[in-house]
Amino acid sequence: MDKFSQAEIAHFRTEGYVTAPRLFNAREVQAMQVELDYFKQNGLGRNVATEGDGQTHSTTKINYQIIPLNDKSTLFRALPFAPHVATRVGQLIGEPFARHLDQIFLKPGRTGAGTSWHTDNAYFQLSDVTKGVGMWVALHDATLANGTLHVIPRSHLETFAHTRDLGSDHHITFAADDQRAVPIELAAGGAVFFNYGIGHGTKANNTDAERAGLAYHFLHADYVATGRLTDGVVYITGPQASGGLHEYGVNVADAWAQEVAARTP
Ligand SMILES: O=C(O)CCC(=O)C(=O)O
Repeated sequence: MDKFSQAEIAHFRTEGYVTAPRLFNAREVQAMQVELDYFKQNGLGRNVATEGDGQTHSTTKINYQIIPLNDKSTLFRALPFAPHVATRVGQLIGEPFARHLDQIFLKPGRTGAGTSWHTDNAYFQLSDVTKGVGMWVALHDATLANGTLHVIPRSHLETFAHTRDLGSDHHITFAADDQRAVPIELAAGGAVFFNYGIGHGTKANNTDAERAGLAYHFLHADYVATGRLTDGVVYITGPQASGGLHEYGVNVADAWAQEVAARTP
């Protein structure tokens, strides 16, 4: 299925999140992993984990963040325009919509650190949390043991006071009741979508193998002006959308399949 069912959309509306377990196929996953290897080999990310003071970078805990992606990778630049992604985002937050962030969090085996509880709207400050959606894609199988993303269902109906996360050099966090959290276990290529008000976070990677999560943030075009956004906004659908031509100088609207093919045998 290239889109969400009515039941899945209803789940997103009431619970604040919904999963798409096989959003990307094996070939697409392989292409994204090839790109991740390129980022790693070229040192395009950095460890944001700190020693409990919010400043001193840790040598024993690693939360390797690569942000943004669209200036480093034509594959990830094309991804939000892929029909199986864009259709779903439109179903959840309505059209037209824009993308405003893309990033990867890589957690090496054993040393990989989680990203503490937060809501995305604590950063972005949209006037309506349901008009923004995060899409988190498992680039490797994401399990309880390797610290997959956890969400707090219906937490978008509450607000949480955030403070600086002292385990990171720039993140913010709030104290959550872990009992309310639901772990989202996904095979590589699966995704979870959650609205900007949903409390979420990842845990330490207690396995030997690395695990990475790919995160995109989308918002309804009518709400762009209400937010405090930290990256260039790229319109994906609607009258302001140019397939990326206005923002990147090149139209990448139909480039996804070609970008995948270029990285896979
Ligand atoms: O993958 C992670 O560690 C954090 C991801 C996240 O917080 C997000 O996508 O908003």
